[in-house]
Order: sequence, then structure tokens, then C-alpha cells
Amino acid sequence: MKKAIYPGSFDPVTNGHVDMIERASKIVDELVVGVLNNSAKNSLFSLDERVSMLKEITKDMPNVTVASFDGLLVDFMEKIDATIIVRGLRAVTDFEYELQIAQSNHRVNPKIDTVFLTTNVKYSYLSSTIVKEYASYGGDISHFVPPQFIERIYDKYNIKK
Ligand code: COD
Repeated sequence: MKKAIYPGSFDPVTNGHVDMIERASKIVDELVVGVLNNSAKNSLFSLDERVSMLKEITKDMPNVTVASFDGLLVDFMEKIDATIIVRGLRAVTDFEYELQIAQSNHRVNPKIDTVFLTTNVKYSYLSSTIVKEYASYGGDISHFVPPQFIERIYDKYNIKK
């Protein structure tokens, strides 16, 4: 049984995240989308909002569940008995940071390995930060996020479309 976690901030969920979840769920037996509850980070969406967006978008994916976690990812993985971390690589700029995290997580718990999926070229430029930047100026975000989230994102900036 291959149980994996796809961890992230998901603030907000983008089409790039959704593509990764769909693809990863076809590779592993069970995929947990792990949402970091990072109180130190100023999130646009609350933890509950991020979890509920992810639940909405994965509701028809039978082997995908959504859970939040605090603290170290390796500790959460021990708790849920997952041994694979799935991460996305958009560009070489992601690589150095991701390599460091993957190696340190493996050093701390040798049962844990990280698997990287290269980003779909359609979304290689995309990040939650880009979405927030466009939305904050009332720009078009329809290519960046699932349609049902567009209004919720504009609402955070008091923008009515
Ligand atoms: N296409 C494909 N994949 C994408 C795209 C895209 N357009 N955009 C982002 N992704 C991928 C990212 O590469 C990443 O793999 C994933 O989606 C989530 O991205 P984000 O930006 O939502 O999440 P991050 O990178 O901020 O998440 C960081 C973690 C929460 C995983 C990390 O900070 C963590 O594990 N924290 C817990 C504390 C801990 O264990 N620390 C030790 C290791 S740093």
C-alpha cells in the first residue's frame, strides 16, 4: 500500500495544484493532501477555508483525502503512516530548495522518500503568489484557479466583478 502526502500551503489552491493532485493520485494507492497550519505565515485564506477548497476540488477522487497539520511534516507522516512525499518542480529555481528539504526529511526519517513531478507546461509559471498579485489589482485570474474559487479570492480584496 503506497500512501503519499502532497503537502503545501495552498493559499489559495491553483490549477497547478489540482493538476498535481490528479496526476499523483494515479501513481499512489492513497494520497493525503496535507495543508500546513502555519500561524506565523500571514495567510490570505484561513486553514478551514483552504481545507474546504481542497475537499471541494477532490470530492470525486476516491483515493484522495485532505488533512491539516501543524509542526514538522515528518512527524505528521509518522502519525498517518505515510512514507512518500510528492512535490512539484516548476523550474530549476525550485530545485535547490526542494532538494534540501527532501534530503533533510530523509535524513531525519530514512523511511521517507520524496517523489518529484514536473509541472504541466500549462502551469509552469503559476504560483499562489501570482494569483494573489493579480487578484489584488482586480486582474483576470480565470486561467489560474478553478472557476468556483474566483469570487472567493476577489472577495478577500473586496473586489466585486
Ligand atoms: N504546478 C505544479 N506544482 C505546483 C505549482 C504549479 N503551478 N505551484 C505549486 N506547486 C507545487 C509546489 O512545488 C509544491 O510541491 C506544492 O505544489 C505546494 O505548493 P505551496 O506553495 O502551496 O506550498 P509550500 O511549498 O509553501 O509548502 C511547504 C511545506 C508546507 C510543504 C513545508 O513548509 C513544510 O513541510 N512545512 C512543515 C514544517 C517542516 O516539516 N519543515 C521542515 C521542512 S522545510
